[in-house]
Amino acid sequence: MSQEHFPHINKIAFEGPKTKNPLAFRHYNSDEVVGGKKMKDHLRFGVAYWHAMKNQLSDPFGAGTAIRPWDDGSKTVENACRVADACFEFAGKLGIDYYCFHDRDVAPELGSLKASNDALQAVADHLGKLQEKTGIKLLWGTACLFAHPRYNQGAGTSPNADVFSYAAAQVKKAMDVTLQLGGLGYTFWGGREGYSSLLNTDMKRELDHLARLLHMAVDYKKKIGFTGQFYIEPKPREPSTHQYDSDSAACLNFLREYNLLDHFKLNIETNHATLAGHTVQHELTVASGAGALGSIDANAGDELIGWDTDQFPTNIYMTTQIMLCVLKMGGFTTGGLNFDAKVRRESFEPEDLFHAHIGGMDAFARGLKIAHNIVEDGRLGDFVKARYATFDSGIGQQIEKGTIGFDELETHALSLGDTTMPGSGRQEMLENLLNDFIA
Ligand code: XUL
Ligand code: CO
Repeated sequence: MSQEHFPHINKIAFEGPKTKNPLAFRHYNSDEVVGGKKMKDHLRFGVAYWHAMKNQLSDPFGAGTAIRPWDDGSKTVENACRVADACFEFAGKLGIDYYCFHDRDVAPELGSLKASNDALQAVADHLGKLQEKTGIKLLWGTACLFAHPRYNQGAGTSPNADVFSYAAAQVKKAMDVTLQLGGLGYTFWGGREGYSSLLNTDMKRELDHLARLLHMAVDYKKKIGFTGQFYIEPKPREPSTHQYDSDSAACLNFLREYNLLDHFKLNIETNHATLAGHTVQHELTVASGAGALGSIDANAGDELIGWDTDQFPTNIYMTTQIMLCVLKMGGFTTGGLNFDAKVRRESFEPEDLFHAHIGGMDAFARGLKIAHNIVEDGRLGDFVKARYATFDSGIGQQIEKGTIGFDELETHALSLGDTTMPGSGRQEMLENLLNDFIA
């Protein structure tokens, strides 16, 4: 690294909960062991290149405010490599082990596909050197199939076959560089794979096309020997009025219908879950139940604003519940916690990027420890198990095994009388229990 881009910031150290130093961790202690595993291996934090390095912090009403001295805005490989240097310095100072990118975050889109591919290749070679030097790894790569005007009516779901072809070519190249960089995964987020009006839309045909694109990606993955995990990232809307991959359940149904479920897991983002009218725990639980919880885009929405505000996660209740889901599935394998989050438009200095990530990392470190304590304590798990105890033996066990039908159940029900009730759900008691651990 030729030049320091964050010269006034040292490596962020763990100083414990009593420190007054805002540029220190209070809870995230990377090598501390929680339940037999280091914190950093539980949490597998990632920097989202597009937000941390490239987001200028504009909003629909005003221009960008961000001060980003490492980025002169020129569409050159030289500028892109400098931004990459800044990213690795940033992640290194935070002790973050992973990063994620879109092709068009790390390299400029130029006048032709060939020129864009060449630029991406040059930057990928530079990223490879930075990875080698620092040990920082690529959690997942992706192609930006939503920003360029050609994708205004979708990419894989565009009504135009030439646009579809362009999208496929972009995915191909993005997969090539993800493979070259040893990426652990590759994500498909279809921001414009949806519709604005059904009056002009052949939905079935568009979904068939999207599945074709994904099948081609699966074929290409085999061809080049990429063994990383494919993810689909659900979101219900924005920028589309209606996005086809609207939530975990819709994604799973789409993957099943088109015979793709063996090849994909889900990348769940908190703010996307809330836009879909779900909690993030709901989305994680649905994905996990199908054996398809792959990775998490860690952020938070704002209760008072109805769009994807992509804020840093600071809510301990939420991080605790996310980590309960992650622990329950036995931890991440290929995935991690990618901070798909941006600082507020008002927080425009480079230092704010550090405060934001420190806050997110500390919030998840606390969530991890609390979730681990809840699991160890066992009362919550035992309660849930006991709640279904009537299915462990007798008639319940026969229902689960599928060995009886309506006739036997009618006979059983006739013997019960009219006082049959399940036990209390004890929701409030369990909410209190959760609070005991968070205190
Ligand atoms: C947009 C979003 C994307 C994906 C990757 O809401 O979350 O940045 O994570 O394309
Ligand atoms: Co995301």
